[in-house]
Amino acid sequence: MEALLPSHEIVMLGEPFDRESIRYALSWRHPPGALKDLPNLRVIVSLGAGVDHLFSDPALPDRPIVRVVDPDLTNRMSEWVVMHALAHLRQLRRYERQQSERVWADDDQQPRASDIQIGVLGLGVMGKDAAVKLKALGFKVAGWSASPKSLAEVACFSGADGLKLLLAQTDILVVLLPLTEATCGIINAPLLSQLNRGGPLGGPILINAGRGGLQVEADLLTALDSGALKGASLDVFEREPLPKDSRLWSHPEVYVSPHNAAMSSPKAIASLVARQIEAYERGEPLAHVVHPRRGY
Ligand code: NDP
Ligand code: OXD
Repeated sequence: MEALLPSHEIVMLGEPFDRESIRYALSWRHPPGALKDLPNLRVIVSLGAGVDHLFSDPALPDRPIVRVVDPDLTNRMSEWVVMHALAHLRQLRRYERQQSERVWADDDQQPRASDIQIGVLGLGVMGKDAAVKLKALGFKVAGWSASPKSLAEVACFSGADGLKLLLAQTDILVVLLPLTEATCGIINAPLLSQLNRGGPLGGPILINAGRGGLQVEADLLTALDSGALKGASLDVFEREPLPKDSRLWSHPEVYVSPHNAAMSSPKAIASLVARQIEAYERGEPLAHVVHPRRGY
């Protein structure tokens, strides 16, 4: 940031600084209260795409919040989603197990991508890109968002009734929602029970890279144990790091990754933020501003 914005002084939290001199606060999970009493603060910048970490601060100052929207980040997320959709379609776990046991056995019942219906919850920057890339691989794709959308070859649903319709046909549920009051705990037993149980994968699959607070992990484990859920790929958890004693680590049908489905490259993010600040100081409107009432 110092190299990119030489006309600005950059200070890190913990260093001594004059609170009146701060105009921009760049944050990824700052300690609650750290941004209060900055009388000349103009903009809060989330150093990630998600902003729930900001809204969890009860003393967050009332200033415009901008977030990261970066093609590199979006691509990485779609890579992760596509990788896991294919892992479940092509039974990667089974063949890894077979390899470790030196078992040569194939499966002549292999379903095609075009036999599988994927439902994507959240059709924002990430969800839309993932939906289009899954579609390009031949999957049937539907999506759900708060407001109605229209996407070529992707059936778009919104609202509570739309969610019901989408779930009833979904074999693989991809979750790319933000964590807000409205979405907290949305991936729970009642929702999982509405997924299509009779699909070609032998049961529904959950892929969540949105936020851990979206899922009720006790409900996920119950559904996995009972077979109501066939498998899951989880990048985000109620508590991170995922506690060592969580059963999710060792469940044979669960993939766990350490909240790195899409990692922001520090260089790319720094240059994005510097460009935002420069444009703002030239009098241009801020881009990717978070809606304070919606919380994303
Ligand atoms: P966006 O804000 O662009 O999209 C959010 C989408 O969710 C929108 O389509 C929105 O609907 C929909 N949505 C929000 N609330 C509801 C609701 N109550 N009901 C139905 N739909 C809803 O976000 P991004 O796509 O950029 O990112 C999504 C999330 O991905 C981030 O918030 C973050 O939590 C997570 N993320 C995870 C990463 C990881 O490494 N695991 C990396 C980066 C992001 P509408 O379009 O109508 O507003
Ligand atoms: C983000 C994340 O929100 O990495 O950018 O989770």
